[in-house]
Amino acid sequence: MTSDGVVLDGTAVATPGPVAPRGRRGRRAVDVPDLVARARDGEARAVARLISLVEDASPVLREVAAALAPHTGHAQVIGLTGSPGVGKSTTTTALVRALRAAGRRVGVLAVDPSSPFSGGALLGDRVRMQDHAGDRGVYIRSMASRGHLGGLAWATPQALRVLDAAGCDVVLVETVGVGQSELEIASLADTTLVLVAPGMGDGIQAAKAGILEVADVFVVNKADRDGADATVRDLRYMQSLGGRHTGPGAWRPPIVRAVASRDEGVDRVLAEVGEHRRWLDSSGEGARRRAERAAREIEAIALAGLRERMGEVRGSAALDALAAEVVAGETDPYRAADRLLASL
Ligand SMILES: Nc1nc2c(ncn2[C@@H]2O[C@H](COP(=O)(O)OP(=O)(O)OP(=O)(O)O)[C@@H](O)[C@H]2O)c(=O)[nH]1
Ligand SMILES: [Mg+2]
Repeated sequence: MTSDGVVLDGTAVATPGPVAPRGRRGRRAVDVPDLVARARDGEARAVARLISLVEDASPVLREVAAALAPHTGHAQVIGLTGSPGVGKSTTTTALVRALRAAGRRVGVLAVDPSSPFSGGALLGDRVRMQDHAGDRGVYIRSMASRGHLGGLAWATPQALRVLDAAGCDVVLVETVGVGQSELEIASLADTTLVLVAPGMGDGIQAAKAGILEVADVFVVNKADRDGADATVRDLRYMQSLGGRHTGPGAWRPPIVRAVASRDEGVDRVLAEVGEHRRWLDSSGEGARRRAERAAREIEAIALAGLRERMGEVRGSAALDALAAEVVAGETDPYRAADRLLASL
């Protein structure tokens, strides 16, 4: 935490509290209702602590999830994705500035799919994000997939929920893309911005990676460089080839030019995000996306639980007994599996 407002990478969490009562097995006891109340009051340390708890799959995870639930559903989630160096962090910073100027509370999750230290990108992010240090209305958090139980696809929705419950009006999620996990994270967003830049071959890469499918708004960043017109043309051409955006009443992703490093085009981006939000509301697609997102989350949690119980089953007497029956020809493996599942 750099000051009383901004959380950078949850460093506040690492600071030992004045008195740290220890629970069983030496864990620090956690007063979840108190933490949630303080987070809702805008206390950055409490937000950071809650995100750490959900990220680390703390034993109090369930209690945290239950305490957060009544306070969620308010935040608008905006995903930003695109190739490395295209300007995602610069755009995020510019969006934060614009949203703060409009009086909105903003959360930022910078999701690094490979490593906390790859290419110094996150360090760069931190430095740039210092722009907002001292502002109580902004929470910034980097997340790295490595070391996370269950991976990013699992941890990110939990972190989003914390920021949502903490009263963020908007949460920006930056992911470098586009691989499978980034696609999953993109599906967390209400509105996904896909950034491309001139001269990076992004247009072609985009088509290959299926980036067209996840984009709700295209941002041609670095429009101060040569080739921006050609990039816009490429995107238009690819859009004309079809896809999920062609049916009647479908949303056709607009293409916005921006120079994020000079805050140019950022208001247009926000205006298009607003348009998209209105479309989500009027078409029912917004509610559908949220329901699908919740369903996938439940599924992931249930599957993880099932896998864990299956782990306990391996080598158990019950499984040995079933195996013996199959070997003896008394039952078949399908019926044995049904009985095993029923016993879980
Ligand atoms: N000329 C120009 N440079 C820009 C613009 N936006 C960002 N940059 C520069 O492009 C470089 C990369 O920007 P970042 O915002 O770090 O890009 P990123 O997509 O977050 O990069 P990764 O997180 O590493 O994938 C930086 O040197 C920025 O200053 C722009 O609109 N025009
Ligand atoms: Mg970045």
